[in-house]
Amino acid sequence: MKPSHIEHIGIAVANLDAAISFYEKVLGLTCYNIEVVPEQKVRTAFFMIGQTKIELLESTDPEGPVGKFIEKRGEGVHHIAYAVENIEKQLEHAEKMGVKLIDSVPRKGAEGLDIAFLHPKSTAGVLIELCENKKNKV
Ligand code: CMX
Repeated sequence: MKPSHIEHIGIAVANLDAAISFYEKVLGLTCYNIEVVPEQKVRTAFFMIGQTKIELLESTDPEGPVGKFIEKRGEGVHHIAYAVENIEKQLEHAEKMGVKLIDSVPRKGAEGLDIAFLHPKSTAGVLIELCENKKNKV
């Protein structure tokens, strides 16, 4: 797949405002965007570090993926997102390699990116998100 960089690291938090305060006051980062993603049942906050983002995820529904994650495992690193070119082709490639896909077709994620998840049972226990920014492409 040869991802170009880590697009973001997703961190599940119980209280978004408290977590934002930690990242701003202790780490000295600036939250540049807060967004609700209804399809994923999360409210997200973004910080930029180099070309990588930190995405804080607060669940808006206990039955959503982040709500269930926190219930089972508590707060913590939830997923790693890799920036790829031609996400559809990469999903095809992963499936051919025997990887279990959560999304066989990309969907829209936060910040308008095309995203798709690989199942953590196929990826050594870490939920992997592939993402592609098609907005700035001609
Ligand atoms: N990382 C690693 N393992 C995870 C996980 C995660 N983030 N989330 C769940 N799991 C594990 C569970 O611990 C569980 O393991 P065991 O069977 O060993 O107990 C197993 O996966 C199944 O978990 P579950 O709680 O029964 O949940 P589901 O099977 O219903 O769903 C998953 C798991 C990963 C398929 C689902 O959370 C999903 O589809 N995730 C992708 C979407 C998502 O996470 N969206 C939020 C972020 C959105 C954004 O970035 O904008």
